[in-house]
Amino acid sequence: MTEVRPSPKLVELLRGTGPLLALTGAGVSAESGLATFRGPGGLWEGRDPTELATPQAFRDDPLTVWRFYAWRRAQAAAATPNRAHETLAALERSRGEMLLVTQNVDGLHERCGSRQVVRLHGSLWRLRCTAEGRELDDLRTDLGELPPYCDCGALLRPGVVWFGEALPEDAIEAGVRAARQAALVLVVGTSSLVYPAAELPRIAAAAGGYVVEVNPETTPLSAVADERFAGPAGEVLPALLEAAGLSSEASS
Ligand code: BJW
Repeated sequence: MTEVRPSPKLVELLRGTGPLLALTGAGVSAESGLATFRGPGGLWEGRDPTELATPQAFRDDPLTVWRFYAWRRAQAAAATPNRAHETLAALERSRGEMLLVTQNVDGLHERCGSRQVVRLHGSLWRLRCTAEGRELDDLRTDLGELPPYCDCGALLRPGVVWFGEALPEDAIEAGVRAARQAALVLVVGTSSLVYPAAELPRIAAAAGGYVVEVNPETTPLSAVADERFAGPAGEVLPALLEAAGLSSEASS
């Protein structure tokens, strides 16, 4: 078990009512059995997922990229939210102002009851027409023959943000706004290597926000964070709330 001893300052901030920002990455879904991008277990059929998450890879080989995303959709559909998702949803319920900004595309935060969720990198459950740019929801676990095509005849692509592509403007704007205002920022399960998401805690720190990192490994953010907990989010987050006298239990 990871020892979790938050400072009195952090306990005060957790109990308080000031604006809170949570920034999450793939590590938050690791305990639900979903692979992260980097590090051990982060491979798909021996390939580096970050090499598949590019417009170039999709142009060169849409079928392989679609096979990767079809596999991710099936994994995410079969997964259930874990204690980390539950604790973040409970934290949102227990205080007024909290924004959850996620780099994850799996939808587990939403399924676990988090309401104020900003998705920086899109969603596995949205498809986009490569000709018209039109997006549609598609929750099927089996997309049929790959790659999928739009009614207009053009190739469909996953509604996610690949390297070199712009993030949804409203999403990154909401993230930056929340970072500037946040009294407390919880940065959970991200390698803090991918920008502009990795900039958000730095923006918050520069504006006087208290930055807390939850990650078993050190990251480039570790040196900037005011406090850090080296353990799995599904253990650390409930323990943090318990130490602050708050409930981490999921409810409807
Ligand atoms: C646990 C755990 C447990 C394990 N508990 N923790 C500035 C500097 C340098 C480069 C750039 C820059 N600005 C922009 C760039 C370029 C680029 C970038 O950042 N490159 C760097 C890699 C060098 N950024 C972009 O290209 C972005 N676009 C952009 O900037 O556009 C500009 C533009 C403007 C106008 C017009 C056009 C362009 C887009 C980035 C998109 C990233 N997309 C992906 C794929 C999304 C779809 C999909 O999911 O398939 O997003 S890549 C991948 O990385 C995915 C993730 O969301 C993202 C971040 O990864 P994450 O979540 O941190 O996962 P991991 O695996 O890296 O880390 C997991 C962590 O969990 C580890 O630390 C573990 O230790 C930990 N962990 N178990 C807690 N139980």
